[in-house]
Amino acid sequence: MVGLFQKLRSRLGQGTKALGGKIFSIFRGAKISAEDREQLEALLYGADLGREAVAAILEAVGRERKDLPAAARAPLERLLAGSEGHPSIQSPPEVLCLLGVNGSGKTTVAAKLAAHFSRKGKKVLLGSCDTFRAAANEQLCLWAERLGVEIVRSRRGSDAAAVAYDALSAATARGKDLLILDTAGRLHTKEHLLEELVKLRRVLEKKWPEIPIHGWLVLDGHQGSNGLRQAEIFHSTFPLSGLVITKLDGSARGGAIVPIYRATKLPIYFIGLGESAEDLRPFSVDEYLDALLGE
Ligand SMILES: Nc1nc2c(ncn2[C@@H]2O[C@H](COP(=O)(O)OP(=O)(O)OP(=O)(O)O)[C@@H](O)[C@H]2O)c(=O)[nH]1
Ligand SMILES: [Mg+2]
Repeated sequence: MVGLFQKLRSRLGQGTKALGGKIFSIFRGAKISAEDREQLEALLYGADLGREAVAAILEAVGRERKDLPAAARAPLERLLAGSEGHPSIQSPPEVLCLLGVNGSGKTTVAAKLAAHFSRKGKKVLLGSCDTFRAAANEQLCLWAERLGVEIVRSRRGSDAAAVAYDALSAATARGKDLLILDTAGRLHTKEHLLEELVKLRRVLEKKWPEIPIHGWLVLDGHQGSNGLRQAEIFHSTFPLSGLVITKLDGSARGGAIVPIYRATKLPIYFIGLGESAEDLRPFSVDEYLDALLGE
């Protein structure tokens, strides 16, 4: 665990990583002055922790100097209760559909998840449902080859629902445990593109009503709390059951996990910490808060 924590910690962006250290350095006297509190408040907002968490931390910290990161930790633990997603495949095959805006990290997460579940001994199939860009198909095929995971690629002229249908047919025929569908990036404001997702789900549910379909939203950690609006709209289109937050390496807005969870109450299954297949971590509140509040 120490290794994982160190990796998370060393990879979190300076702005976020330094939060704990900065909190320590603000307070020098025995009492916390109004100015100290203002400085702390600015720091917490700067990390994108959001209003609810900032208020809760300020309240917990109070006016006496004490072990500040510990005082800040308790309210964050409370706000993040229930946020750890623990993926399990209950009735194989199951479908995991990755959704999100352009460039949020869906294709990379699809590959990383394929690697993760394969390592766990699951039989994984990838489905390339990004039919907008030929390059997207190539990108996922390359990953599949590198990881030794089977893939159903998109064909010219086919739509996302057709690829998903072919992929799930293949998953059932080949006795797979998990089908991971990569989808095209789409702005949550483009209704006709969102419709494509509704169709994809409808087509699968119609043919395989008993097969569970999970929708995970892939959010770019750099975007901070902008992810909130995306989550809301995607959720109303394609019911979501979880989140993956990517690019937390180098993000100065790593605190955004807190308001995103509070607003969506969707479990966070994994966080992305880099571009390689191993740079995906199951989300752990403890590990996250250690990294966030460590000195
Ligand atoms: N640093 C870092 N880069 C990442 C991470 N996840 C993805 N990326 C990079 O972000 C870029 C976009 O990733 P993709 O996986 O192609 O994103 P996408 O959501 O599939 O993009 P579209 O299909 O175009 O919507 C790529 O250069 C990835 O290598 C991460 O956790 N950390
Ligand atoms: Mg993609």
